[in-house]
Amino acid sequence: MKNRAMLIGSIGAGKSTLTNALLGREVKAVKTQSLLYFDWIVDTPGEYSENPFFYKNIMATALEVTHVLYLQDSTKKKMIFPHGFSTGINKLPIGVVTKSDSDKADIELAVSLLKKVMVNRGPIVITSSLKNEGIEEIKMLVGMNTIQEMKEYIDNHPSPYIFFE
Ligand SMILES: Nc1nc2c(ncn2[C@@H]2O[C@H](COP(=O)(O)OP(=O)(O)O)[C@@H](O)[C@H]2O)c(=O)[nH]1
Ligand SMILES: [Mg+2]
Repeated sequence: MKNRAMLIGSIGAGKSTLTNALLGREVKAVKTQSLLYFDWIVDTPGEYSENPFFYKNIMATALEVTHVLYLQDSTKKKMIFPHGFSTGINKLPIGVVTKSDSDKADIELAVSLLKKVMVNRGPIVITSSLKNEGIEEIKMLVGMNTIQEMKEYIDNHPSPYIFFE
């Protein structure tokens, strides 16, 4: 399988804006009503993540990808995924903190919420789609094929936007 990433996270978390940043697209994100496939990215509606009724759609779509990006909006205090959610999806996880540029961003809180979802297994990237920060790091990680490879990369390439938990 060609490496591909599915983005999941709440409505307004920044999935579609991040998709554009990752693909270098200039178009403005419109509200996502269905699964959208772009080259190596699958953008999902926030409802899939907010309503457990749709978790089966997340599971089914995960079969088509190599990586799942768990987005946490740094301007929000609430995590929508249950504890350990990533361990139930057998794909390489990447935690993504979004909107780090915002005045309202609480990056530390967002990271701690993601750690609970990922139960301390996998990389976490601090991003701003507006400032294009953390974007190259995500592309690099999605090109990798094992957790170990991602960990070694991070250990060998210190960056303020990325760390391994
Ligand atoms: N400050 C800031 N706002 C962002 C960023 N990414 C997305 N947003 C804003 O967050 C809102 C929701 O973004 P969107 O990509 O549609 O979220 P989605 O529902 O998860 O697809 C929009 O108003 C975006 O402009 C970012 O990196 N920084
Ligand atoms: Mg969207």
